[in-house]
Order: sequence, then C-alpha cells, then structure tokens
Amino acid sequence: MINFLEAPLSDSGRMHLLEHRKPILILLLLVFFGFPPLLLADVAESSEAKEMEFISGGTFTMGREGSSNKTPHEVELSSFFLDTHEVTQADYEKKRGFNPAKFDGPNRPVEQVTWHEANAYCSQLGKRLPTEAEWEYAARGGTETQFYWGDEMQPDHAWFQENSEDATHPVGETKPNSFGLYDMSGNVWEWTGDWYAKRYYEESPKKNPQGPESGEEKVIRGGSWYSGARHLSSATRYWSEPNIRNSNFGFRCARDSEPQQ
Ligand SMILES: [Ca+2]
Repeated sequence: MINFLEAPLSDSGRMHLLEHRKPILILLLLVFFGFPPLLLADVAESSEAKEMEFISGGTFTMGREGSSNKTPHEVELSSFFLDTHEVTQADYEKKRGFNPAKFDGPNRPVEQVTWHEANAYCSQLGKRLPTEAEWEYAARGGTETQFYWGDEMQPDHAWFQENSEDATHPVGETKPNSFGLYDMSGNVWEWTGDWYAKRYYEESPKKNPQGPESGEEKVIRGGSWYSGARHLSSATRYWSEPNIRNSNFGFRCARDSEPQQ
C-alpha cells in the first residue's frame, strides 16, 4: 500500500490539506476511478525492481575435480543482487526496442544477443553482468553437489536436451534453487562478465575474482535447452567469442549490494 500513498497524489497544496485523510482518499480513488494508470505504473516499476534476489556474500569452493579448467579453489565474495530470472524477451524489447529471439514468446528468455548487447542492456538498467564466480556461487546456493538439486539430473529443475522439445521455455517454470533463482541450469546459457582462460582458477585472487584482464572469449554458464545433462552442472564452464549470437545464449544481470544497504 505504500506505493498507493505516494507519487500519484503529489500535486500541489491540495495534497497538504488532505495529508491526514489519506486512507479515505485512497478508498475514494479506488471506488470511483479504479487503479489510476500512474498507480499501475508505479506498481509495475516496483515489481521490476524487486525481480532480483539478494545473494549474501560468503566463501565457497569454486570448481570441481575432474577437469583441468575447473580446479577446485576457495573464493570469497561480497554480497550482491542477481536477477531472479533470465532476462525475458518482454524485458529486453521494452528497453532495447526490438526482440532478436528465435523462439518467440514474451516470457521466454531473450537469446541471440551478443555479449556486448547483454552487457549494454544490464548497464542501461544500472546493473552489470555477474562475474563467473558470482554466477557459480549463486547457482550452487550453498550446495557442493553436481547440480544444485543433487548429483543426479532431475528434469523438473531445468530445461535441457531431454525435456525441452528443442526450444526455450518461459522463465520460472522449473523449480528454483535455494536462493530463489530460476533456470540457473538450462533454458539458455548465460553470459558472464569474465573473459575465459583455461588455467584462470589456478591463479585467480581469492576475493571477488573478476576474471582475466583480457581474452578472446567470454565465459557462459549453466547449459541450455540444447545441452546434455553434464553441461548443466554448477561447475561446468563454457566460452564463446563475445560477438556471437546463438539461440542457446541468454543472460541475467547482477548489481552490487552497497547502494541498497
Ligand atoms: Ca539458464
């Protein structure tokens, strides 16, 4: 109700005179005019702003035994926010004015966006792409297992090769992880901010690693509708040149936590 009490009624001294009659005024507004468009706009904006989860910082083991490019190592992260969902086509079109996706649907993740376009979208919202370490920490949600739901594939948690019917699906239809994040595994691979280097884990700083300073490919994470189960593991790393468009590739945005605390 706080939103209903603010901006839409802000004009002039009339507001001042009615300061102590807000509840009655609101009731009258609702009865006679329904929800004025301004109120709806506020609610929509507020809803959009809330579509992030607060990820409390901490220490975790990044990587997993078994592959030379993901040597397990300890990483310490500051708190941050991460989009609850992959960026949808409706989200993207609203801000960028067009929809590049192959699998048309407003609530499906946007795909066929280059890293540069994903980065620009996040910047436009005052956000940024997550680092690779932030992505893995958020995906794991405190788990150390192969997937964030356990060590065996469970199709109710992710869209992948065996259940996707060769297409993306609307975001949020599978089960979230313990941080409340949806589709971290599957649906679309997600661009991260980091350059890819095969041996980076062996030399990366412990605290808030940002990836190599330069490179030729950007890290993507989580696997997609087209991926086999092994690519959906929380530790699996993949990479692509930043100017590539692919119907497997989407993204979500992150934001530093400081301004909100
Ligand atoms: Ca995903």
